[in-house]
Amino acid sequence: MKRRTLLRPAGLLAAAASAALVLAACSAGGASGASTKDNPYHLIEPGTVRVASLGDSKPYTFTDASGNFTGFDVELFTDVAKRADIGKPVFTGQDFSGLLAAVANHQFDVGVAAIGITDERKKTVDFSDGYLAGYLTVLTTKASGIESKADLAGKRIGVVQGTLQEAYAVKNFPKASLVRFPDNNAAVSALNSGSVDAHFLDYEAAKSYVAQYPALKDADDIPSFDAPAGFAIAKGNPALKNALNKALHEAMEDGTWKKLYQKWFPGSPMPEQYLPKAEQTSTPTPSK
Ligand code: SNW
Repeated sequence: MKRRTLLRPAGLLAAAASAALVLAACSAGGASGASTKDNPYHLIEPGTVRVASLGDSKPYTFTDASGNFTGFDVELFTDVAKRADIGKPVFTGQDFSGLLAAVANHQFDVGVAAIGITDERKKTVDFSDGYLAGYLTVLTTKASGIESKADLAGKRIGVVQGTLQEAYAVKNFPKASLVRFPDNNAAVSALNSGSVDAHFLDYEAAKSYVAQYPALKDADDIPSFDAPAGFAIAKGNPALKNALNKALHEAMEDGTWKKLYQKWFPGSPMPEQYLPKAEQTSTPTPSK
């Protein structure tokens, strides 16, 4: 009996100590309230990857007839998240203009939307390594008389707010009137109804609108190879960045990237740098 009473205070101390440890672990996990051990990638909700994306950027990221997100970027990210075992992706459509801020503010874990990596954007968010490098395209009507970017002076050109196209047009098309839209569908409606003369957007998205509307054509393609698309994440999360990069390079090396590229961008020139190393012609193949 005496022993038991003597042990009691020690038991209380142990309980208090472990409660303190739990509290310390919670605060280390940040707003999520989970420990780094339980939530190594600092996700908003461990086990789920909240992805900010776009519903109308076909074939990169878009919603199908049943409202499910699909497209090259969606399928690539889903593969990468699975490989890295970081959690189940849940995609949400956003306006492009608010997407990077929403990632920076931890409303989402990742931004996936053919987002070009630039120094300017790196002030707000971190990026994975690049996974796509292509063109910015001038989409217009066959009747417009616009044959190249040189014909844009005096014309009304649509851009989606916050895109590289907007920044490029401000700098390089000073004689055009820019009309800012929240998304591609709104801009292409305006193009089809004649309230703008062209819309400036990503190459593959333009190609898919040309396939959908026979009155439209691709008038010019401007290389954007210096701003390859990457996955955007909040700053200061190296564990997530490293896990995404490792899985991304595995998806490139085992041919998954190539398979998805051929599925979503049939007939488009294949950027070699993302192919398995053995298929890159720039890498000298050892002679026997
Ligand atoms: O810079 C290009 C890249 O080379 C590749 O072609 C994929 O698109 C880009 O990342 C440019 N994308 C635009 C941007 O980052 C528009 C994104 C969008 O409309 N979803 O602003």
